[in-house]
Amino acid sequence: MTYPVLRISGDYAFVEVRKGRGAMRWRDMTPIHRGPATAGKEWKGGEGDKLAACHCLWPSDPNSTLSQPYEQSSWEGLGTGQPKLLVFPTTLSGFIALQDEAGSGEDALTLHEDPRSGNCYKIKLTAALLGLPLATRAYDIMQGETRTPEFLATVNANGRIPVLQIGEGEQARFLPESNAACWYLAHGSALIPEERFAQADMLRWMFFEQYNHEPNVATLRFWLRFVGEANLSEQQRAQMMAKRMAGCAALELMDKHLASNAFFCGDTPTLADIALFAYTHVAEEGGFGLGNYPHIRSWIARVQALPGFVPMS
Ligand SMILES: N[C@@H](CCC(=O)N[C@@H](CS)C(=O)NCC(=O)O)C(=O)O
Repeated sequence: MTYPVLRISGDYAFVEVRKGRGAMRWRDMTPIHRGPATAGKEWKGGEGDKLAACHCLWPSDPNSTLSQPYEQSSWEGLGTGQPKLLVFPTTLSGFIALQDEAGSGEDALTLHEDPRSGNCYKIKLTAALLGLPLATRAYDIMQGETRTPEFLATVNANGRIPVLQIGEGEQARFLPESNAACWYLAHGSALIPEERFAQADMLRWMFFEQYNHEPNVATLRFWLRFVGEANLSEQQRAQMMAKRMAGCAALELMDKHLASNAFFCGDTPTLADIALFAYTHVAEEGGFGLGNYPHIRSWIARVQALPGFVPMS
């Protein structure tokens, strides 16, 4: 007989477990447990059942700014007719790592990166929060290593990192653009809201990041921290004031939004937070003091406190 088994891998304050024979989505499944759970606690379904679970983002903390007690998973229900072990990762809630006897069967993930780049860090942070293994291959962009004929022909014709490689050898596929790569990794996880408006609103902030924030905050950081002011061209110097003003305007807007929101799209973190965190938390390296942005500073601390958070190397 084959049946699904769901086991809790760590101690969590609150867990919700649902069962649904034939159900394809979390919301179609029936709750069978809602409450405390400890490591090793297990639920078994019958032949053909599906089991899924999600847990509270943080233990019920009276000081938490979160109002939702449960993190909803968009996981689509697995385990029909097969013995499966569903294990919570030690990282972000709402994402369920699936392990079975045959292994995960997922494509290997490799990040082509320069570790100094915040765009690359977004992808590493997404993977870490979701508990996804990610190999890295480093390039030195200052030495033009992403502009070689080989890189242009095989990794990214646009000559830039980050590029997420999915799979290996002849099957490998290459996905440039940091926010697209984050989306790929987070598909089906709690880092992408399910509700239509919330999902579009998350994309709004990610486009904002690419148009209003990164070209100003990240570029000044790159010029001042890595190229060095003395080495800037006349053309770069001429752009500095405009970039400084545009970067400050972006930070101002973020600070205002965060005055009444714990995260960019409400009470729980999404890819919008990851995209904006990458260069905001190191904005001072580009000369953008964060002293006047108290809500940004609190939000930075909230992101840094997320389970599974990794700092930028
Ligand atoms: N919009 C792209 C920007 C990519 C980008 O500008 N990458 C920079 C490093 S952060 C790069 O590779 N620069 C090297 C070059 O242009 O030669 C993304 O978000 O991934």
